Amino acid sequence: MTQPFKRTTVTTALPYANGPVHIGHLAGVYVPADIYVRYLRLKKQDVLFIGGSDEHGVPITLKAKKEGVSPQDIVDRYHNIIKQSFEEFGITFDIYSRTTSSTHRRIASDFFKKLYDKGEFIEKTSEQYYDETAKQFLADRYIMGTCPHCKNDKAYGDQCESCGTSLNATDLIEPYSVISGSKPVMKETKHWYLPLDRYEPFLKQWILEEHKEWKPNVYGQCKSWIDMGLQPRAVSRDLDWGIPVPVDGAEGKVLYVWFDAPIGYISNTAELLPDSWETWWKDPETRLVHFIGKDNIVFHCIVFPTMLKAEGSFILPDNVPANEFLNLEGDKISTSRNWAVWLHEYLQDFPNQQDVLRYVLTANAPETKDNDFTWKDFQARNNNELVAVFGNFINRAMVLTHKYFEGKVPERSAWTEYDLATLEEFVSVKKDVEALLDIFKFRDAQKEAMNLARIGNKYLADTEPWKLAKTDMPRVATILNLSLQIAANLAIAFEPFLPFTSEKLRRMLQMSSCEWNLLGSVDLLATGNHLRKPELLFEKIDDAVMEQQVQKLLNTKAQNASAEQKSAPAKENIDFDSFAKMDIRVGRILEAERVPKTSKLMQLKVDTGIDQRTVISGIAEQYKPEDIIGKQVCILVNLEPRKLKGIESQGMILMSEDSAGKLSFVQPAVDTENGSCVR
Ligand code: B3M
Ligand code: ZN
Repeated sequence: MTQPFKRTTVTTALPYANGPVHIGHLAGVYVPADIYVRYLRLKKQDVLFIGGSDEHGVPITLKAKKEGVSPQDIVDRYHNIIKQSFEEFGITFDIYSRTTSSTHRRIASDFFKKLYDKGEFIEKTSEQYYDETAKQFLADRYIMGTCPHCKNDKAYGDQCESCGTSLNATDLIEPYSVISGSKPVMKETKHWYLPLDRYEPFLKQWILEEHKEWKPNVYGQCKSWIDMGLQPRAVSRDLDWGIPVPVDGAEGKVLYVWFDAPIGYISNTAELLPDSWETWWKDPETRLVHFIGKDNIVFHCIVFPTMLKAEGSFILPDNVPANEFLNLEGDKISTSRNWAVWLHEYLQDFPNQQDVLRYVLTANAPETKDNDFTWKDFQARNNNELVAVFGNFINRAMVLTHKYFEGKVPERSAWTEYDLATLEEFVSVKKDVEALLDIFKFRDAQKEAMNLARIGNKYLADTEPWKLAKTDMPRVATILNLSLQIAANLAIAFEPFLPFTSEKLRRMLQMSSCEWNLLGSVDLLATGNHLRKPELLFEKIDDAVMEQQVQKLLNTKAQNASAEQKSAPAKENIDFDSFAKMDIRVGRILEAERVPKTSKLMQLKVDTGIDQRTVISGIAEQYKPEDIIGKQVCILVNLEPRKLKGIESQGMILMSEDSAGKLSFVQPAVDTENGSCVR
């Protein structure tokens, strides 16, 4: 920021309203934005926090089709779920609206019209796939066919999810329409393009020269886009879900979702402040900051600024602090594979523990590189940091004050050398946290704020007021006074990060004000101020609770694997001899016991009719030993023996696995002699 500014407009990426939100959303975008906004508010700066749902685009129409409902039904459902999740996690939007609002429709439409009238677009006709049965052009996601690279016959027109290659619809072998199943034909269609190439010199100057302070991941991505050379981008689509292109001869065409969505920031501001929204978007003394994930960088740093520049009356973003991705237990978060921790489910399992998640997601935020969320880390940060450091300090200071001073802030006398050294350590916290928040380094800022609790804990541990109670009450009073002042500082410093905890703490301390500028003061609590009863701020999380969460993810993994298997095409043909090589017999389970220190494995003794042998089977999560003893099974007896957990397994029990991962024994329909052959 080079110019002085009077106010800040903060936006967060508008999530697609085709699914609930998960920890990846929160960590990458909404928690950092909320920390930043709360911080500015505490500093009494003018700030507006704009959010909303992105309700257009092809994925929404596809989901609607799949469920046999309208796209409006889909977005109504998820807009409400998402909005509620954000509220529950304390994301303090000034408005959270949606791109199907009438205000947005009008503003986005006018925006397009203005660029159109100014001659900012190129009109181009090209050939695209058309479904003659459904009488409509097909978006890439509406076309499927065989991948030219891996021969997967369920590749999409933009990507093959099997081998990960990104495709053009015309690359597909034997393409077919997802809507009607028919073979699409090529047909001419006209669209409007934003000539990014014309704006290349501007973008080069504005980003590469004037915004060198942007985060390296953001700056680097912009630079590589610009270096590759920019092309005109189509801003309209042939689709029946979206905002109609407001010009003659554009029937059946809508604005491309990435054209209308960022305008949603403007429309939502206008919906909130119909008379003054322009101040937040056009006054050069307003600073605009977009919080987004890394996959949205090009749209926020190149496409949207070009749109704003072409329109002519808007300010441009001052910063775009985009984050990298958060993974979950080593795997990419995925909505379609249900590989996520959903916010609404988290709150069912951890009621009132929003701040724990906020804390962990910030402590581990993917600010400079992709990061991994694990339940182990979640538990460790809760138990070793929130409970053992923050919570413990507050609790000790509160309990001691109640014990020795009837819960009133005691009067302090002169500082000792040690007090002064402690004071010196903590007065710099404000400056340090601030310096980091100003450059969007939230994880370091939170760490710095946490230092305050460490300082407090150490102070109490070193001064040991409980030992002085019999001999030197004035000293105890001073120690507790300072400790409580540190506690009050914590309430302020953590308001942006852990708002629920800060509120609870302020209530306990009966603090009347919470202003950033008071941070570092030792006069936050007046002598005699009556404290409330101490409540625990955080609770320890047991291993068993974590194991449940891990188990939930393991179940998802098993379900995904068997769903994949089930829908996978049949394996390659084999000849009869290959089949005949397998010696499968009917047998009976004689004994069963769990293999110690594993959750899955069961050790069985099976009568195969030929002999009695030991087999290790992965069924222990679904069957109890006592329920399977005596069962008839089919067993592959000539499988090469192998050792599992030190036990030799001699064969394999045949099981079927359904798409939910449920295992069932394969057995003869009637009781059969052991040793009978299966063929
Ligand atoms: N809905 C993509 C996404 O959720 C898109 C963001 C729009 S921001 C204007 O990642
Ligand atoms: Zn492929």
